[in-house]
Amino acid sequence: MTMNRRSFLQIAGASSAGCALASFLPGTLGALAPSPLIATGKRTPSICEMCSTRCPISARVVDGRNVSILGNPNAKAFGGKVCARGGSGHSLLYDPDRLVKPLKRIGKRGAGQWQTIEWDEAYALIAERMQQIKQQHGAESIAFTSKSGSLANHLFHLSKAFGSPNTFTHASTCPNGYVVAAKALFGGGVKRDIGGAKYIINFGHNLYEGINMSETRAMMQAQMDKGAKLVVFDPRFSICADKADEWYPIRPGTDLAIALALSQVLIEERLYDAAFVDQYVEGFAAFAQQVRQYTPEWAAEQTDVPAADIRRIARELAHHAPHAMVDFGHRTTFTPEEFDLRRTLYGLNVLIGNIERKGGLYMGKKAKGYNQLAGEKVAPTLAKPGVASMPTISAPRIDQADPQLAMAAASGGVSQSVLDAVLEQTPYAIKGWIISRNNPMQTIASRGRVEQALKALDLVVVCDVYITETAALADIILPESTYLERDEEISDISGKSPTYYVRQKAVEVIGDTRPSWQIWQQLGHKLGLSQYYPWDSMSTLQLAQTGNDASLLNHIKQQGFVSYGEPLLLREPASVNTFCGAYPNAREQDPDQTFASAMRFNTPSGKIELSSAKVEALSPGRGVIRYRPVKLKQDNELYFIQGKVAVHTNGATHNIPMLAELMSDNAVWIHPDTAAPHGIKNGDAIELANRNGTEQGTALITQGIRPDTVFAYMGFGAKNPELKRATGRGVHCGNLLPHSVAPICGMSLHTAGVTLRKI
Ligand SMILES: Nc1nc2c(c(=O)[nH]1)N[C@H]1C(S)=C(S)[C@@H](COP(=O)(O)OP(=O)(O)OC[C@H]3O[C@@H](n4cnc5c(=O)[nH]c(N)nc54)[C@H](O)[C@@H]3O)O[C@H]1N2
Ligand SMILES: Nc1nc2c(c(=O)[nH]1)N[C@H]1C(S)=C(S)[C@@H](COP(=O)(O)OP(=O)(O)OC[C@H]3O[C@@H](n4cnc5c(=O)[nH]c(N)nc54)[C@H](O)[C@@H]3O)O[C@H]1N2
Ligand code: SF4
Ligand SMILES: [Mo]
Repeated sequence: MTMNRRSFLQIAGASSAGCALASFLPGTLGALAPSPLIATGKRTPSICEMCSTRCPISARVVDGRNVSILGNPNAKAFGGKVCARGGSGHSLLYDPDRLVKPLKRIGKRGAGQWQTIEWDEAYALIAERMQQIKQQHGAESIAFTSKSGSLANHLFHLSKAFGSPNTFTHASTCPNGYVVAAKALFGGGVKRDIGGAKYIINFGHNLYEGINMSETRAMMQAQMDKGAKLVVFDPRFSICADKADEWYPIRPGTDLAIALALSQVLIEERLYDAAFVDQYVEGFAAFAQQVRQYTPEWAAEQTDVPAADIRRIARELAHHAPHAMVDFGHRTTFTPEEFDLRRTLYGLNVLIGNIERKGGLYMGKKAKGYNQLAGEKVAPTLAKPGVASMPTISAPRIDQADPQLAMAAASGGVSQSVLDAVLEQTPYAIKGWIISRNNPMQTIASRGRVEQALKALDLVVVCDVYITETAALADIILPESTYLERDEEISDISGKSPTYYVRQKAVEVIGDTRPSWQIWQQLGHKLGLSQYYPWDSMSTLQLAQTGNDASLLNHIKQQGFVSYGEPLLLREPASVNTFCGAYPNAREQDPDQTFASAMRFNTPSGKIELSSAKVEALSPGRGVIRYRPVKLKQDNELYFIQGKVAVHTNGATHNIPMLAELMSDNAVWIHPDTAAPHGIKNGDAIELANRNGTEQGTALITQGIRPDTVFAYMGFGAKNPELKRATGRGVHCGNLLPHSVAPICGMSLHTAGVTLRKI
């Protein structure tokens, strides 16, 4: 749907006339008194932002103050619960150290000298510098980065209106290994029905520490209520490994060898679902031919996992098929061969035919397709408000210089390429970087190179809630209101049935902060780009999403989280029978009582592409999956790996009072056999070093790690003085990681070699 100013204004007019909404919508920030909802101390349903899982929450407010955050009981899959971080949102909200006023740098970059300024001055300074850069180097020489989500859309809209194609999310530091692999195989993303699985193979998907409330709870249910068996491969004894039936301390970066050997056994022993493969899979023969050589005995040598176990696990997987799953993971930065690793993990699910089956992988059921299957309008569809005529941008994206990264460039981009463009002008110079809700100094890897790049730029703008390590190097810092103080668009999180939820302001704004949709719009106006901003408030945008249906918007806001219809898995007869029972005009079932014939794969062949001609064209030799050995460390080094800890988020929460109190340091996990020759004891001061950097921390001696590997929870060890509860505590992982770009998916690498010594 496109929209001009007139239709937007009509909708805006409707919103002020629609009295049901008027008392509910807080309106433009600062313009209205606290809404009755806030004043009466009710719960406001909203969306957490303490991590990007973005769980549905319910924020209780008494006398204008947020006093607790619980889950939204309407969100059954989330159990109506939040995690420890989600429950401490008010500690961020009321932290006296958070940013409450725009800041201008007055000393040298990184010198920590700031002056508070008014918003209008901040916009004017940024706009002037942006126009200068545009005149001298072209609009494309400004890059825009934001962690993906509703905030990113507004920053990227500004980028496009300004004329730069260079927009980046956090994708290449987190999900793009599996995202790009899913594009190649399925033509789009797939979800996992962990709760329905009887047998789960898990390659370092740390769900009991790297928490995603719905998936973490699904795994707990599968294990505790349904007796599912869990097999974990992880170089260290994670909490997930602790709760598993079997744990294999795999050699870092070698998971692909196990995945290929599991495939080899399934094919060699004819344990795979041949009927499914025949009907839905393209490129099976080439894959089968390639994997013949990848026997469990071969994989055992690469991985240190016994061949007999690999063979047995493959048979057990097949035995539980199709209600079994090989989890494709979340953070995909273990190896430069992420693309083939994640393709093979998907491939194992395809081989056992669990697609659209209980306990397997499935595609999100959005309203449009769901309604078509039901033969009636079960769920409302949402419009995508936009602007009909955006400027044409002729400059290529910087990450398109390498054609094999085309798929990655189209889904979030390769953010490390900003560093090359700043420091080496490849493929052309980037001169300005506008960063929102992203902390590359902690999270891109190669801290030293990120620092060099930030210091070399003509303009650095950071929008955050703290003076992070990245913000510490900015020219202007823009303080965003926290998620508890702002409204945002309705989000579509359809799973097995269409589902919407919405972020709502729970308390009045503290200090002089603004939501990022408004920040980037106001900067747009200052840049003379008002024609691209026909909306005037978030409620205008929300109403436009609902097609001007005020009662629908009101309903979604009151519930916070609304799920429509019956859960549907297209190849699960019981699910399809229930669906057809509920909707008399539903599509006719296939002879096997499923909707299998309704499955669509948006790939060139229309099938699941286990081998891909499209990938072959992008990068000759990569169409068919194969094993390429990787060297992640020198012989005298240890592997250095990282993971999430349950009480912190990435490089984000270490200064939040309640969470800093729970944990403020990341001791380095070292095996006793590794520590002994160095004379290192528990709690000793140690140093990790490599050519990327040197970090000092403390030792945690534990059997729960391979002797050739050391581990640290990420996000600690900030180096700027502004983060007083986090700075100088623990090792900074990004400082020890290389600058790298993985083939096809463009991932950065979070595994490195390090030397260890006692200080
Ligand atoms: N060494 C190492 N590096 C890693 C990883 C690792 O395991 N090891 N993990 C990777 C992964 S999986 C990911 S997803 C990335 C994440 O890295 P990033 O994308 O950088 O995300 P976060 O660290 O979660 O948060 C970034 C910033 O958002 C700010 N923030 C929080 N709420 C708001 C808000 O409402 N508005 C604004 N404007 N800012 C806000 C926080 O203060 C923080 O500075 O890191 C990656 N980097
Ligand atoms: N509490 C908490 N929850 C979070 C987050 C958080 O920061 N804190 N972040 C959110 C985000 S952005 C994400 S992406 C997810 C991340 O979710 P996950 O990807 O599950 O989490 P991680 O802990 O980063 O890494 C997973 C595991 O990989 C192991 N590992 C390291 N190298 C290898 C290897 O080569 N092979 C194998 N098999 N394992 C390896 C680590 O020891 C770790 O246990 O969590 C989300 N939830
Ligand atoms: S997993 Fe925890 S921190 Fe992340 S969104 Fe959910 S409740 Fe919030
Ligand atoms: Mo992530």
